[in-house]
Amino acid sequence: MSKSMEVSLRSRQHSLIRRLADCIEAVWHAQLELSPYLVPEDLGYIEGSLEGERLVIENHCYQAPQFRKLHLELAQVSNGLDILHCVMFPNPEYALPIFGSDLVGGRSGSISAAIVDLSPVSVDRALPESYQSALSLLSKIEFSQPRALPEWGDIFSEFCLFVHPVGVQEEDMFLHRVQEFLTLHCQIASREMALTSNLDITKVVAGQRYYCMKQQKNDKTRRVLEKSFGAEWTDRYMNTMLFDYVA
Ligand code: BLA
Repeated sequence: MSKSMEVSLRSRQHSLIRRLADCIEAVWHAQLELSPYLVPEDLGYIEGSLEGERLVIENHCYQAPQFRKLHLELAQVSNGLDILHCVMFPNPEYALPIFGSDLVGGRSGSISAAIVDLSPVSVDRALPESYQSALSLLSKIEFSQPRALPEWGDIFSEFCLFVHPVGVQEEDMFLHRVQEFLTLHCQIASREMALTSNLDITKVVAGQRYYCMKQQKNDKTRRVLEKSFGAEWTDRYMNTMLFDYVA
């Protein structure tokens, strides 16, 4: 991607999206042993405009010993939508939850949807004990406009935060909570031992597949992508870049 494109994407970004992207990159660099992740050549920087709505997508991907894919995506639509999408897919040899966050900003200048979670992948849909105890210790926070999860949202944990943040103070609170989730996740992940039993690894793979299949049911994501890239491309993108699982 050329420097000028990068600058233009950043200059129109909602400040919470830019701050969260910087925060995620900073925590990853500080806490994980990052190495490059090969993004298919045509999917690093993407522009599409089928029905007159131009969509620009910028993907930042890494891997680390405990994570098969660390994905941070920034997207902007010419109608004013501004999106941050982030998922940390654990390597299947680590029985770790999936960190995910999505921010969607609109023309009004506010963030309509801000979600962050550490989502369980175990059969009983419970987080590992280490996560439950650490997350329970975080201070309680209240937002004025919590949002209800969609029907496919049974993948999210009891600690999932899904809100329409109102004002700078709530935006700051959201950013702070993501930073807490991320830091805690990277710390626990760095100490985690790799699984040795094939059966246990198969269970992790199944849990990640379930997560991906549910996320692929998010019609709101699909619709935005289809408008600029068409159905076929969107299918491929959702299956290979956004929510891919180990076969
Ligand atoms: C909602 N996601 C949305 C919305 C849009 C997108 C337009 C509706 C906003 C609103 O209701 O206010 C669009 N999100 C995108 C696009 C991409 C994206 C185009 O990431 C990528 C190119 N979604 C995720 C992840 C989570 C997630 C990782 O990608 C959670 C960890 C959640 N997004 C999520 C949820 C909703 C949402 C729960 C609300 C869905 C609903 O209310 O029906």
